[in-house]
Amino acid sequence: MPAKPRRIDLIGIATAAGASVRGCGMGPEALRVAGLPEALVELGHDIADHGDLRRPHPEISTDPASWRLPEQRKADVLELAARSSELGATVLSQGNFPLYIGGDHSIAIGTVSAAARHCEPLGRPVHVLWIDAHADFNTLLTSPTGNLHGMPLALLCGEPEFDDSFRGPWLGRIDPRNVTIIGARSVDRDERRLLRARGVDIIDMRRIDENGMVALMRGVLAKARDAGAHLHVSLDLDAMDPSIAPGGGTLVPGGLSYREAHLIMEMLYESGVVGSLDLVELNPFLDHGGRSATLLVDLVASLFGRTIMGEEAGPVEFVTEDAQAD
Ligand code: B3U
Ligand code: MN
Ligand code: MN
Repeated sequence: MPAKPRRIDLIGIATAAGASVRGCGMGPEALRVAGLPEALVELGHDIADHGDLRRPHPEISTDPASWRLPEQRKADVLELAARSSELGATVLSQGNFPLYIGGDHSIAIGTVSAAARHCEPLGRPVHVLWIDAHADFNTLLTSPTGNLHGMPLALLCGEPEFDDSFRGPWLGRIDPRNVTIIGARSVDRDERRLLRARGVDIIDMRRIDENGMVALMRGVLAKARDAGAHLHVSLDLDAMDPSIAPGGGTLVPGGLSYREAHLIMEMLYESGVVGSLDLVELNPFLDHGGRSATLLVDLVASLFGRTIMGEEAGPVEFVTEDAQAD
């Protein structure tokens, strides 16, 4: 059953602290310029734009060796996670839909936490649909890069390697068996082992090719619906094929096609179970003339009810010239 018009709260999280490549911090502004608020208003939704959460200091370092020290980047990631977790939980408690615009994928530490904290006292499970070329399930030990945007799911699923310096009352917890990763095609060796051990469902490109998107998405949505879950969707730009989404720092060939990506969004809309959404890893500095930003706006429009033929499918009354003359 399609969702009704909703009040959507835009929350920008302007950071690249979890990534090795700078530029994702400009993502929220690029998505506004590409027409994200207008596309949602046109579909009949109500929008409140909270502006951007950011750290007070710039991404640029005076140290020519690196854009900032890893400890500083970790502190940035965690402070922004705490703030977005608070703001997101407030938006959810008001019955509204938080749409988080990143930022690199480390922002999901806060955004998924908001959903988990909101749902926990209600006894409602959170199901996470992670649409990504990567699995983002590394820990500090398994990560080949040390970048926190490759680790958010492992932290959220309670991997014990993350010590207390990564935790706070703002951190929520999700069950790895309620995580579905779709679009994966770049998974690190030890990350793979951990994913298997924890029972995460990985719909990789091979499974998509073999089974087709419709059957796979029906399975995911049935599971979330049957559990009465809040579905949090985390959309990483690099899930899509680089030929249609060039504006990312960690592109991997062989990604989702334009139609596969839209089909996911259209099925999510029809399911009516989506409760929150992240848009992450858009790097406007690497984008080609706004193509990737525009693609994300169009995908969000599909998730919020835009269809090819409009909503009023069914018999159409044609007004003939004779009728007009009456
Ligand atoms: N798995 C690698 C690469 C990566 C993950 N997420 C992104 N890149 N964007 C890592 O660094 O953990
Ligand atoms: Mn990611
Ligand atoms: Mn990715």
